Amino acid sequence: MKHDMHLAPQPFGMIRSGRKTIELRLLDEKRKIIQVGDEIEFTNLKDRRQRCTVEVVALHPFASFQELYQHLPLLKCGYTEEDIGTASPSDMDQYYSPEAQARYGVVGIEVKLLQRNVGDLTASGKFLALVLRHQPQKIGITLDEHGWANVDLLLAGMRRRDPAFTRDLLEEIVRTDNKQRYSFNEDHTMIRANQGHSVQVDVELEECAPPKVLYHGTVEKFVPSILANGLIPKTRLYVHLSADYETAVSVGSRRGKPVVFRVDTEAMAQAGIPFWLSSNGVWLTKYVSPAYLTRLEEGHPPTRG
Ligand code: HQG
Repeated sequence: MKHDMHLAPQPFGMIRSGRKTIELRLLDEKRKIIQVGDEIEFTNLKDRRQRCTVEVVALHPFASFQELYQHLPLLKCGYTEEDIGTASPSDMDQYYSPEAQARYGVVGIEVKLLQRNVGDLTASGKFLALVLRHQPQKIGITLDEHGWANVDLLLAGMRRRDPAFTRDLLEEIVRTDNKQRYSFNEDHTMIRANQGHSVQVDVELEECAPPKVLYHGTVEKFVPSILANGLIPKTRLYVHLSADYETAVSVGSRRGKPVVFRVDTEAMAQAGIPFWLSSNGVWLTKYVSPAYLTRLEEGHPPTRG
């Protein structure tokens, strides 16, 4: 059986990061039906998109929080080394009236993390991209000339906004990112975005001879200006091109109905224009003149080969 519960941001963050494994509640009707093996989906009260699912591994019922505080390890109940010295059963009075506590009794619900909500990872990943490509100052850090950020400082900065932003979460974002946007250095003390920056950094891109054609996905409203002026990097350091038509379609789709241009990169390379290939497979160049662009008609994807 699956149960839903809401939590304030701080305890939510602690549960999601695995630092809080016992949730304290009244043993009321809603809680009496919980059994070991059931799942609970916690929702962050301040941001309902943030959820995390846990499995109930033990139930610890007591007559009162007084008793519960004597028997359960409070560091698992949401207290930290900093505030455990002042922990008191009366801390629970702000959530439940003493009458309700006396009527129902209380329970410590011991849980283990099942999975991190996928949307959650995506939201954290988006923010990481913003920090590492565009606005490191958002969390009070700087990037070095090669785009690297110190991981400890990054974690501290991220945690000020989201207490649940742990090293494990960062590792998971980097490992599972659908476009492999980030890299660690060898000992994981530094991290950077592989491409996509608007801040002036040199991520030591490899200059590479491009394939004969590349693609660029955009939207209709930009087409007249692109045909007149060519592809410009706008806020980024480079124009982004894709090796395949499908990727260009999905890049364009971020903004609406996609329009795809074929880029005659063979002619550009012959004219001596440099290209770089990012470590996650994005082709970059500084500018593409309209002379090298052909708009592809919808529904007529190019044949491969
Ligand atoms: C357009 C994503 C008017 C250009 C993607 C694009 C990509 C012009 C927009 C990466 C123009 C710039 C980059 C001109 C270009 N007049 N509009 N002369 N020249 N444009 O986001 O290529 O998920 O900076 O067509 O997958 O859309 O962030 O570039 O529509 O790889 O990792 O101006 O971002 O990756 O937009 O996307 P962007 P992009 P991530």
